[in-house]
Amino acid sequence: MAGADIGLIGLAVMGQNLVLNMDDHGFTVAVYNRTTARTTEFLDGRAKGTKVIGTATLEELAASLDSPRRIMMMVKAGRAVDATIGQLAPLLDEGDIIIDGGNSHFEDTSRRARELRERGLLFVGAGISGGEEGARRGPSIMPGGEKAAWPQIEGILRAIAAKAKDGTPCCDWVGPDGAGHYTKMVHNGIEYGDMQVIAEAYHLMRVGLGMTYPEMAGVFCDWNEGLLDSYLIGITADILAHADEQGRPTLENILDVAGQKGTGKWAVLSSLDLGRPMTLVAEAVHSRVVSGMRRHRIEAAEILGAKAGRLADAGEGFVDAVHDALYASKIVSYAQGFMLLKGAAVEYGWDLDYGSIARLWREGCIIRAAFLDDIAAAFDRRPDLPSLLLDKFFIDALGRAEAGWRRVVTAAVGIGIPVPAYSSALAFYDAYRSERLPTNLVSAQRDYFGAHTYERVDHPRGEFFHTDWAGTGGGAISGSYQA
Ligand code: NBP
Repeated sequence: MAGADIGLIGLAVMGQNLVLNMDDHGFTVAVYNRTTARTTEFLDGRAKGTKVIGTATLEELAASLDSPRRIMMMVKAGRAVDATIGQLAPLLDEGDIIIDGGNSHFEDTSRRARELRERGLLFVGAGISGGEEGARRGPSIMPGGEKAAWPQIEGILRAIAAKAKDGTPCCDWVGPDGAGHYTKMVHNGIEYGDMQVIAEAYHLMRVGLGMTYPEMAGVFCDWNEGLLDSYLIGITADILAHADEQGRPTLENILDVAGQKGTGKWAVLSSLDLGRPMTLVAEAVHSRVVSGMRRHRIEAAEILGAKAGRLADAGEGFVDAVHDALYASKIVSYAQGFMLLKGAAVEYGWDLDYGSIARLWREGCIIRAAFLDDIAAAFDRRPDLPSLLLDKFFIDALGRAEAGWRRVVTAAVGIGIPVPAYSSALAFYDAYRSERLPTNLVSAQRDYFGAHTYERVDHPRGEFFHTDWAGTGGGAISGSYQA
């Protein structure tokens, strides 16, 4: 009897939906879950009438698969992945493939690929985005790791992935080691940023302009027809339009404390490690942290006095200006995200195709947006583009949005509405295009108190100078110069 096409371990929400998606596409899937009751429940429930094969042990799972075995894990990221690999690997043969489809940290993925390579097994870390619905109907899939596995798994992964409007599957090989999970991490960072820029628009409209929920929902619906056309703008329109049984906006009843699972933080930590700015996403992560300080905020509002006021003279076209602030900030955020990917490519020796990565995000994932086509086109025009901000399309787009963006940031600061994403993106945009920044003073200060040395504008880079600023130091310099 022919064996199953693929095995899947982990029947929580993502695993179950991926299995049903694979079954829809004609693949026979053997499944295993640590708690057997969950497998039974799945087979008797959602998987009833499908070709899905249940197994009660990992031995049974391994025995049910065609060679080379292809096994996808959808278990909780972290220790559960290592525990599962530890039990599974001894049951496999050389050339068999393990795919980790969870949100693993890319460094763990690189380590696992290395360890399993030594045992003759091919390990793939595949970032999967799109949540429950994406997993069921077609997610965006970002596989990386052992490339020899790709021809064996390409057919299944591309079949179950979302399809872009031109029919291309949103799944392609990203690169070696943890490159797939790294790309997913950057995706998630960008997702944090996109959610924050939308939240700031909502704050300005609700508090600054005093707009009603139906009015705000209407604005987001309109925006979803234009440059901002995206999944997150669309669901925001739905959320703003949603009312409870009494007809009150559902959103008004939701506590203003946003949780996080850590992938946004990972992206920011990596950006700091690699020395690449990811300022907007950092603000988005910090905004969730500040949201969590609810008790402090309530006390501070009482003691310090809540400041946020109404925009008395918002004037004509303020909502359009908010649109422009959101769009421009989003461009900066994606520019920073791709700069980070470039930094990772250099650091880890990955040959990444940035246009292809933008295309993977066009459908299926949470940041899916019409705008990703513009990004892919920019990298098609110039594959070594140092920054999206230097591409003609985005130069023009930012030029058109700039006046509204500045107007919104200025107005928000004036009435005390925090817009950390819009303002940090604007600060980055202004700094990025400054030929001369005030950091000559920072270098001088470092040299003053720590003899860290500095470079001079009138000498080639790499020549270091020290000044005895107070006339009290010796000639010794610090060895820790770093630029
Ligand atoms: P969870 O992240 O909640 O993980 C639950 C699964 O892990 C169950 O099957 C559980 O088995 C299994 N598991 C655990 Br917990 N510890 C285990 C261990 N030591 N050995 C073997 N199995 C273990 O499931 P999920 O929300 O479906 O997510 C799966 C992965 O996909 C995660 O990495 C997640 O971050 C990622 N992801 C989730 C989403 C989403 O929208 N939820 C989106 C994209 C990616 P049990 O039944 O025996 O407890």
